[in-house]
Amino acid sequence: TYCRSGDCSSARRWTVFELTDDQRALVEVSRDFAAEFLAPDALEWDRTKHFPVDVLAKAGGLGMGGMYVREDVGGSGLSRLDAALIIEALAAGCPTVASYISIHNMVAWMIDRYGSQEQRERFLPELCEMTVLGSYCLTEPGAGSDAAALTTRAVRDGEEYVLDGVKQFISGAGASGVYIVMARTGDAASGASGITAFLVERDAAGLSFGPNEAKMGWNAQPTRPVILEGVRVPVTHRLGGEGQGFRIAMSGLNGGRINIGASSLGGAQSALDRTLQYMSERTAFGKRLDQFQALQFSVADMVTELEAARLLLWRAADALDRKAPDAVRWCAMAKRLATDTGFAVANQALQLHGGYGYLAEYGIEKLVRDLRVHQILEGTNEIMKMVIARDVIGR
Ligand code: FAD
Ligand code: 2MC
Repeated sequence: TYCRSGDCSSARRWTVFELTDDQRALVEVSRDFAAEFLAPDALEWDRTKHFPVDVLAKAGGLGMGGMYVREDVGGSGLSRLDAALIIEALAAGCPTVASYISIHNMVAWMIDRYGSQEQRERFLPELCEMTVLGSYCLTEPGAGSDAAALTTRAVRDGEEYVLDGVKQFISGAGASGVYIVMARTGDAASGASGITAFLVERDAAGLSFGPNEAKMGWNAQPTRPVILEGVRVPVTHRLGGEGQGFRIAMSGLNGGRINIGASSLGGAQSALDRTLQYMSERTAFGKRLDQFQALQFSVADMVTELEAARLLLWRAADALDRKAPDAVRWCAMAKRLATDTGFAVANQALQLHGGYGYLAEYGIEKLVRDLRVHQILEGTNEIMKMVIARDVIGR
């Protein structure tokens, strides 16, 4: 244990290993929400590719739309650890919806942290309620992992910027009302320091959306290209200064990476819980499955690895809360481990279900499909290793 205030006799004593009463209450509310509003329909949303915006508004009503946004504009003022706990609990109902809630929160936080007071007052109340949704637009067809190579242009014209380009794989696109678009204001060779962030509204002339991608998982939220053709954005909708957009985008992703890890843990924990139940009912060779020692050892490994990933994730969330100088590396380590572990545990849960794990109605194969993409998005796990190695070894 250690003490945030530096005074361990203080009432603010806090330990990474034990949640506070408030945190337990947050987990309980989120679990109940997931059980009542997400779990019952998750398979149907996956099958029909339905984005449950009405349920998102309900989550917004509980304060889940602006979890770490300040309270004066409707945010909940929670910590990153609190948010990770909420996302994990929601993911037990549906990781796809939980992960979208995380993306939305990343957008809201970026406006809270880097926006002007006018932008905060204009955009955040509805984003916090989730009556308006947010999308994060960094990736392009030719710039994914190498995000600083993006080519979407923003050219200043009087009191406006004119944006042209294509953003690829945008979660929530079409349904969202607010898009944070990273675009190049510097010359082609300007790299990360020539990028600026803009707030673009869905009704802007020249903004359109490509078709919803057919995907392996994450079907309960749309993934579409965002096309910008001569979109005029007022200077007042620039987020931060010219040239700050890449750093703003990256700092949003730190918390996003923790939450994507938390979503993997929640999905995998739910696969494991269902597996324990299944193994206690299913028999083979005259015994319950949970009486075979080989399978018991498999369960022991799943539990151990999930807990280890959870501890690292909480540690990273705390580093971000404390604004620790090495928080970027902690977030990358936690994202890498939690998403790899989450996928491996869900995949093993499928194996322990035998043929039934492969059937849609048991819900396990959906978890495997949903968690697979967490190893790819918000920075692939190879990029996480690059971030970690750069911090440890240098460039
Ligand atoms: P590439 O960058 O082309 O990578 C291909 C492979 O090469 C990967 O395995 C990668 O790890 C590896 N690689 C690349 N460079 C290196 C290197 N230097 N060293 C070692 N390995 C390397 N983006 C958004 O901006 N907003 C969104 O809302 C969003 N939502 C998404 C939703 C879905 C369902 C998906 C699939 C993607 C989403 N993305 C979003 C995009 C996502 O962030 C990118 O797909 C991801 O960053 C990887 O980029 P890429 O697909 O271009 O792969
Ligand atoms: N937090 C804060 N600042 C960061 C940062 C982070 N995580 N990562 C980089 N920066 C800063 C960095 O400190 C530097 O600032 P300064 O100029 O002040 O020194 C600046 O950003 C440029 O960084 P680099 O010089 O490291 O840039 P480089 O181009 O070499 O590599 C890399 C950056 C590879 C780490 C970055 O491009 C990356 O993270 N790529 C993965 C892209 C990604 O995660 N996409 C996710 C899209 S969103 C999504 O998938 C969703 C589902 C929403």
